[in-house]
Amino acid sequence: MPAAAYRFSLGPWNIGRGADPFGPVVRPAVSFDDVLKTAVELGFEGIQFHDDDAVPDLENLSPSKIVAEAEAMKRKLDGLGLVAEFVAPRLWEHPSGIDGGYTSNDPAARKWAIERSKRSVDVAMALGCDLIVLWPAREGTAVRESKNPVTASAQLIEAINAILAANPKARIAIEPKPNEPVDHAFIPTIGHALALGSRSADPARVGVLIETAHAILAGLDPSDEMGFALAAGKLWGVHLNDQNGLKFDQDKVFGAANLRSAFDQVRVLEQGGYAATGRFVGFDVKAQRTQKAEAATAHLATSKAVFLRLVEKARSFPETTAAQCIAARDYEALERLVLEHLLGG
Ligand code: XUL
Ligand code: MN
Repeated sequence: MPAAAYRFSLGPWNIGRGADPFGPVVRPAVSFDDVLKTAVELGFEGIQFHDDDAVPDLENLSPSKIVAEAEAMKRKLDGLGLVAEFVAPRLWEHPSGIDGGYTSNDPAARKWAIERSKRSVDVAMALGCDLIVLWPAREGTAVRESKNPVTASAQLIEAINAILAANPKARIAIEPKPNEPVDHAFIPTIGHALALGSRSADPARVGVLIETAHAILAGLDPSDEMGFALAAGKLWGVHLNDQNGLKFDQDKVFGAANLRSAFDQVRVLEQGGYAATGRFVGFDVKAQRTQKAEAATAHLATSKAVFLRLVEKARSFPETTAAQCIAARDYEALERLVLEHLLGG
């Protein structure tokens, strides 16, 4: 039987303009149509959306207008042979989300966050996808005593339940990240995300999306995080990228900082039969600020090319020899085998 093929996705924010906290944009804006054109050219089939990527200015539109605009976006995707992978409510940029959404200390802000999330469900359904990604960006604290973590847990479950209740088809993938923009996030790891989902009204509809950089920032091995979620049948998306140690979320090209870790991530996706699930391999990668506009999509092309090379490496890994090393408890030999394999020997 031929090996299952992977499907790739990208988000419009991956074609950024080079702004960082210390300097403004350095490249002209790329229109949404050009993002879609790039996706087609680079062989990406899925588009990841924030709610306002799909429907700009949705805060000022009626629910029916939001749906109409999302339907128009769906027609545009259909025309290009593209599909929407997920919709993520962008709660962290709006003034009402200043102190977090679901766990804000302001009850009006919590209500706003849930309402906006329900609109995201409407957008997702109109785009023909059922997956809502929740990155709990500001659901945490900078001043630890400013929120009660017991209350926050209950508020997060209440929000998840409200999203699940909004549409019986909606599924949620929680994308945990331990810090940035907050100092300490309430849902820092996949274990936390799965535990939260298991306490929801419908655990079968709550899974996870794992981002490489987020796992590294939590001091964890991304492939182990993926393996844990795969074992539970809960790996509903990945954001592959890379991260050079414990600093800001770098969103580097997949494999750029640690090729061996990238290999391990691809290998665990292979071992867990991820391709056969039909779920997307998403990249959450950022163009370097120094990159000139005409080459500001190269990071996406490189990430995909590295992924595919590593699929070959995973499929050609000398498993029998590896099993012999393991049986002999000769882990030095296994180490050598892996390194030689990656070096192309
Ligand atoms: C933030 C991050 C987000 C999510 C989608 O670090 O990864 O872009 O992937 O909201
Ligand atoms: Mn991400």
